[in-house]
Amino acid sequence: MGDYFSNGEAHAYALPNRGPLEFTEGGDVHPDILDAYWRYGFYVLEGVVDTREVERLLADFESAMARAPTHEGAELDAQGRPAIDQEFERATFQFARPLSDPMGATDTAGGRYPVKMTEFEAPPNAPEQVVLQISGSLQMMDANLTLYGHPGLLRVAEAINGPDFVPFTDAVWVKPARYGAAVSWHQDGMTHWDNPGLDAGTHGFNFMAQLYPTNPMNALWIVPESHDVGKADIKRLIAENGGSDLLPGAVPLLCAAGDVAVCSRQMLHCSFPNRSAHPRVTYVFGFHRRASVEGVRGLDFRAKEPIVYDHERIHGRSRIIQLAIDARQQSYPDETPYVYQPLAEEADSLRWSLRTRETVLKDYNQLDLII
Ligand SMILES: O=C(O)CCC(=O)C(=O)O
Repeated sequence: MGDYFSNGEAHAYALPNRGPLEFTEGGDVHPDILDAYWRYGFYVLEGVVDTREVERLLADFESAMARAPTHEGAELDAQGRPAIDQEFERATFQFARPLSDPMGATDTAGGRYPVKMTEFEAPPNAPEQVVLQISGSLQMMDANLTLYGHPGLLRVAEAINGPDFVPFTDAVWVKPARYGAAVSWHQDGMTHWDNPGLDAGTHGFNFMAQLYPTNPMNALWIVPESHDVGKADIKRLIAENGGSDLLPGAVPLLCAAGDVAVCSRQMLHCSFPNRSAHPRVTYVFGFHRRASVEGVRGLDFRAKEPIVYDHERIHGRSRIIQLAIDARQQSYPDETPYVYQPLAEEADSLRWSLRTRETVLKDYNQLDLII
């Protein structure tokens, strides 16, 4: 019998929820993919991002990291230049102590991380802090923006959330080899748990695109089928597991570089401190059903106050989908671009250019739609 990590690995590969992104002759996302996604709450789309695109993502990631602030709250990068996030209102590098759990058992995100994961002592010579998350990433890495406009992925978003789907937020999670910090057990959804109309898709889903192959030690861990049973009582689950954060039934999200997982935001998930010798970098970008967002109370980031997400607000944030489609078309002219119906008539005013980088993309994440 193996340990938690190797058992989880075997269980993950035994699930029938991975394979290439396939479409029917009529152009729909293959129903087997959607059936498995709705059943298990996640699906690994293998090889969606080809090697050339992975290389572009890597080049942009490395250049953003070279311009990262040196530590939490720093204004300069390691070479003494203004750090890349200084240009933006809300682009942040979240740092953490190596192998720690910075969010567990804190008030972060409305207290959605109720337990502290097991933390480990950092190896000798470890840095004081490591990057854990980069938010507002589409404006810092053009390859991240063009990934956002990926036609196959946007067809998946349409199949799951309907043709009038709307954006959520996006971030890059960074788990450096031997040092990466934990993200405690949680579910992402915040708004609709008590809504009588709650179903398996109410809080939308995230794409999780991988820059490097993942392994059981550095991967995200997920409890399959937990997206369709309502709000989990995480403290009770841990107590019933003898206080251990190695929750039974969970599996690692095992991917190759260029694989993109589709994960329900209602899934119970976490990541452990990365004690492996391999880094993980995951581009997370999510989408919702319009009906879960429009007329719903959310947060205004600029005013730092609650607001109701109305049509104008949703339209403002959705422009980034159209901009990304055009940016992608300019980078990959041989692809057939996705037609995003809500913005199709505005496509001409949302061409990707130096001007729209300033007028549309800059500070786009102030309009994130968080539910
Ligand atoms: O990738 C990770 O380790 C954490 C990601 C996560 O929890 C999320 O996107 O909600």
